[in-house]
Amino acid sequence: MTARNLVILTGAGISAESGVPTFRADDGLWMGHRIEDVATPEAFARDPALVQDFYNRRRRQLAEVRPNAAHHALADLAARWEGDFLLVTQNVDDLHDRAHAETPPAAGFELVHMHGELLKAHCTRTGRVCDWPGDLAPQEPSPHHPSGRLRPHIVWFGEMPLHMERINAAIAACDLFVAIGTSGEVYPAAGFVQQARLAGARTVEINLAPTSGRRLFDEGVYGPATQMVPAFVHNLMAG
Ligand code: BJW
Repeated sequence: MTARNLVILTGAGISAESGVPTFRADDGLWMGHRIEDVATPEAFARDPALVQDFYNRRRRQLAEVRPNAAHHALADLAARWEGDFLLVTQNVDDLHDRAHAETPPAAGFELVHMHGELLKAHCTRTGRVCDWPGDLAPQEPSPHHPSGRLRPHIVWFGEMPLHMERINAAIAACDLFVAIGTSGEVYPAAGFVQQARLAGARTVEINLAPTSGRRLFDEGVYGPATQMVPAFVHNLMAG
């Protein structure tokens, strides 16, 4: 194993085989909705019932899915990796969290959810975040402010993704960057591979098929994440 500082970016493709739908289907709809009807602050202001219902359904669905072999392989890697390892997920499900809870990571590991988490909510007035495992009402009162409401703790289009300072610092110091199951269509995550190249890192894409950003990666590994990620981890640990 020659790399020491590892950054792995995951997207919806890593959870697809657990039964969580990906975003960019051929019909352009996302669980029957146009993205701009449910994943923007404007959509929430216009129709909070629609947006809360959309996220309530997805939150309930988490009870029916489990981490798959790809999540578990990364948890195994996190337990054995001797350098720094930042796992950045764009996913709002908790499948990475559950896999790492089963296999506790080594000291240099950290997981960040850059687009938020379905099982959390935040106050529209204070931004304060709280755990929220159940449904949110269209005008859910906030426990943190008398005139605040609770909304899903999700980063919508036009909003600032979370943990950006931490992510940028890790990429600047990384020598291996791996993107798994992401189309590379949404920024700033889509730009991480270029930042990693500037830092001199080796870059690897793991996906069902080459993405439009394929040429930015030194290596491509193509096939289902549940097969490709465990094999990649095995090879990485074997040096
Ligand atoms: C498998 C597989 C299997 C399937 N095995 N693989 C014009 C130009 C450039 C940028 C912009 C622009 N106009 C606006 C912007 C900015 C905008 C943006 O990027 N828009 C683009 C659409 C153009 N971005 C933002 O607004 C972000 N904020 C921002 O930029 O703030 C300013 C800023 C700048 C610089 C620094 C810091 C801040 C916010 C983005 C928020 C994204 N939110 C969403 C929804 C919320 C979460 C939710 O409801 O769940 O996040 S959108 C959606 O896309 C979701 C995802 O996290 C995200 C990425 O999707 P992902 O994961 O890549 O999924 P898919 O479906 O696209 O791809 C799945 C992949 O898996 C495919 O490649 C399959 O092949 C593969 N796959 N099965 C392996 N079994």
